[in-house]
Amino acid sequence: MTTTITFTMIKPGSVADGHTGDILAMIGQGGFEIRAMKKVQLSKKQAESFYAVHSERPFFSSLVTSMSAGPVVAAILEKENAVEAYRQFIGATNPADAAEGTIRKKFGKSIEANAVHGSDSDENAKIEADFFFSQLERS
Ligand code: FUP
Repeated sequence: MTTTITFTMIKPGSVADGHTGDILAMIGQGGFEIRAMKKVQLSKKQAESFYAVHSERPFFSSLVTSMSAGPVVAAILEKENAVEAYRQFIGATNPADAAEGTIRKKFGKSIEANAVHGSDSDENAKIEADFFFSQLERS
């Protein structure tokens, strides 16, 4: 079986609301294996860099502010077809459109405060994992 990785963050709002344990439990029940994990607060500059692809979008400033407002829990997850599997698992970007049983449906509050991030391609999964984790921090 060939497995791949994806990268996730539990966003500051969800961490602050005390949902970290419940979300990690769902991730485990979904068959995703945690290869690395840390709780860390992004600076505004780091959040801008992470979301640089969205820098021209009208929501960029608000997104950066919310993503640097408190600690996130970042993790590298492994599973067969991890990127696509995890995007299905977390649900649509807007929690209002997310399917029943998904993380965003359960814990998301708005399109911005949508509980978790999930990489959108294998290429971005590697870039995002490398942004947060050194080799030493991975198993
Ligand atoms: P996703 O890949 O599902 O995280 O969604 P996007 O890459 O489209 O969005 C990146 C981030 O921008 C998400 F955290 C949600 C946020 N966003 C907004 O705040 N407003 C929007 O209109 C669209 C996205």
